[in-house]
Amino acid sequence: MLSKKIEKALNEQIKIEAESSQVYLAMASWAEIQGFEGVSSFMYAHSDEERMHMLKLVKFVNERGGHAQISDLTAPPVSFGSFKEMFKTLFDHEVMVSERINDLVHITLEERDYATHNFLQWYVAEQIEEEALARNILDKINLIGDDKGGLYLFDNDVKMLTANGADKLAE
Ligand code: OFO
Repeated sequence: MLSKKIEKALNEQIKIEAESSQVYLAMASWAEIQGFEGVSSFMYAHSDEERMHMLKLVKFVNERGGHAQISDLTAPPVSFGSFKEMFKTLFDHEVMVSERINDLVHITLEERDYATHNFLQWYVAEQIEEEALARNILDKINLIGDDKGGLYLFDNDVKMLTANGADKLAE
């Protein structure tokens, strides 16, 4: 059984994961209207992943006798000055998510809830990958700058990598 404190903290994380899905969906849409098919597909796929992160939490809360809350979401940014700006926003977002996961893990130890602590290890590992992926993309885009030809090739790279599974981008 979840304590009220843990239930509340997990519900806050459900909201964050739902908002992450919206953040990437907005990025997918923006990239799509710029004609960047690779980046857009990557963002659509990532948005689906975040929804999966959210659903995993919903199921866990309900299975442990809590009530997963589906709440209002904060609207994400919908347009960006550049791809560099967009990927910087993505990186900062993932760093924020990692901090929130760390806070959650900390609460489970305070509450001596080892089952939730164990469950959250999946998110801890996932955040290491997601931050590495975001940092890797940001490094690439920083090298390219605003060069149109470079951005075109970058988009193709992302398209190939998305087709092979986004994890490959982190390598
Ligand atoms: Fe992008 O992260 Fe969810 O957890």
